[in-house]
Order: sequence, then C-alpha cells, then structure tokens
Amino acid sequence: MKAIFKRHDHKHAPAMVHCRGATQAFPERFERPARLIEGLSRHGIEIVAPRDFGVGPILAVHDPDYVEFLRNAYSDWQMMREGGVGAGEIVEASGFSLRHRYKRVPAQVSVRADYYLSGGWAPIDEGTFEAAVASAHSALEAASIVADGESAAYALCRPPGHHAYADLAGGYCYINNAAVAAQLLTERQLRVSILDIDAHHGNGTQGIFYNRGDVQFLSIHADPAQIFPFYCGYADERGEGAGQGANLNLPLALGTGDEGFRQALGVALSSVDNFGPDVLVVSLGLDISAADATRLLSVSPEGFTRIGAEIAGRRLPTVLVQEGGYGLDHLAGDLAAFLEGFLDAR
Ligand code: Q9C
Ligand code: ZN
Repeated sequence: MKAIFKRHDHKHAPAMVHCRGATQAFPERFERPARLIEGLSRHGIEIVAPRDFGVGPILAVHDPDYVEFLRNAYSDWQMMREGGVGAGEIVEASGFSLRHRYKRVPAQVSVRADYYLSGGWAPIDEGTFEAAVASAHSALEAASIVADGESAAYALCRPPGHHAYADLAGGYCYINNAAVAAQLLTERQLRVSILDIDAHHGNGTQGIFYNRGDVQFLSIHADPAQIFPFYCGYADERGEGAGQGANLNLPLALGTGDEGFRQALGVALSSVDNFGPDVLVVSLGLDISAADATRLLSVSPEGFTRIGAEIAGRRLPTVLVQEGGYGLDHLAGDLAAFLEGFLDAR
C-alpha cells in the first residue's frame, strides 16, 4: 500500500484562536504529519507526492465562491487591516455561521469570514489555502489509484476535511478531502460508502451527501450533545430524498472504549454490506485514542489494530483519509497499530 503526501511549508500554523470569549491554543498542529510519517515508516510504507489536480475536482464538491473566499481571504484581510481595522493577523469568524433560505454573502471581508467560517475553529493563515488544496490532492491521488486498481491507499491529509461543507469551513477543516475523493470515485461510476471513525461527527461530509443515494455516509463519534459539532450528528439524521436511509450516525457516550467502539463498528459495517459499495472511503481520525489529549473516546492500541482488521476484512478497495488526532506523542503508535491490523487482514 502507498501513502500519499505533499509536503507544504508551515504557513498553515495558527497559534491561538478565539472561542466563546476565550483565547485558546489551536490543537491541529503543523507537526502532525511528521508523526504520522513515523507511523507509516514502521511498516516500511512508501510515500509518494500527489499529482496536481488543480481546483476542478474540488469544485465538484465545493461552491466556487467559497473556494475563492478561501483563496483570497488572507490577503484581503491584510488589506483590511492596513486600512486601520483593528483585527488579528489570521482570518477568524467572530460569529457562528448558519445557513438561511437565501444566499446573502456579505461584501465586507471581515463579515464574509463570519459567513464562510463556522465559528472560531477554522481560522485562515497565510498558507491555509495552499495546505488545504495539497491535502485534497493527496485524497484525490489515493482515490484515483484505487479506482485504477490498487486495493488500498492512505492519504496523509493535513488539514483534515470532514467538518467542511460545500460552502462552510469548521473544526480545523476547509476542503472536505473525503468528499472530494468520494466524488471522484462516483465519477468513475463507482458506488461509495464513507465510514467516518473520527471522534467527532463528520457533519460536513454528511451535509454534502445528505440528498444522494450513490454515496452512503456512516459516522461513529462521541455524543454531539456533549461535544463539537453539537448541532448535528444524531441518530435520527438518516438522509433525505434520494439519500433517504443512506446516512447513519452512531453516537457513543463520552469515554467509550474498545468494546463499545467495536460494537458500533459492527453495526456500521453490516450497513455497508447492505449498501453494497464498490469502494470504501475511511475518514480515519486518531482522536478516538485513549491517549488523545481531547479525551473523547478511549480506544487502545490493540483496539486500533482490531478496527483496522475489521475494516480490511470487508475486502473492499479502500481509500484511507487522515482526519483528526492531536496528541503528538500517540499519532505514530496509533496509526501503526491501525495499519498493523489493516495490512495483516488483507
Ligand atoms: N478545546 C477534527 O477532529 N473543538 N476536528 C475544539 C478545543 C473543535 C475537531 C475545542 C473540534 C474540531 C477534524
Ligand atoms: Zn475529530
């Protein structure tokens, strides 16, 4: 199995963000890829750079005006600051964006951020757009080689993607890497299941495919009544229209460990069996780890190995897309543990 990663400079590195009146450290650190690469190296996995897919396949999922906002926000913001507006250096939302019946995009840069960024957890730094595009290209490359016959590929995506909607960033995510990969696969006439095992609900991915019957979305995550994204990720969200029944949320109590997670995974995987996809896309968050500083769920290294084995046991061509996981000291070990089970069972 190959891993795909494009090295980018460290200009997507917000230090602090503002949330509910408090200044907090930004946990999605630029040092994460090095730790993940260390995990890959424990299995001798080769790392290759993605091709340049441009923005075409990104626009197949995201609104063009949103992508232009991401591209220009940082430089527009600097111009606004030079005009005397007392704002911080990075682009941040000061409100919490909700979508309305009519699309009314504010003209002012400062307010546009409130529209396109859902709250403070998706700030835009100088290199955010480039990093997000590189991250999406890694997912596209992984999807493309699997569509061409590889049985599996791992996309080392940073920033992560599953909280990004078609026109809304959130939760450290800007471009939805898993959605962009799944969309490429559907354009190759393949039926896709996206299994999201990040500790947070994959609200952006759910939102993008909610009305579609050609892509199934399943998410196992810590109870959204307690944690981000709060407003979505509940069990009664089952899809709409052509997508009715093709969305499945399996929220877990905070602190759930190996056994509870494995049970939910079993439910999700039998639903995948019923859907009968040609390809599986896995939104692989390592923040379910017992060692993660976020302490949401409590999966052990042995638990990761078992999760990897059960996913690979479906014998479906599989695209692994990196999502969250923040404790720099456990990323290598937990990724290596997952891959041990995943590679062994194939
Ligand atoms: N005190 C992903 O795992 N809430 N995103 C942060 C920190 C936002 C997580 C609270 C969590 C977003 C991809
Ligand atoms: Zn997460």
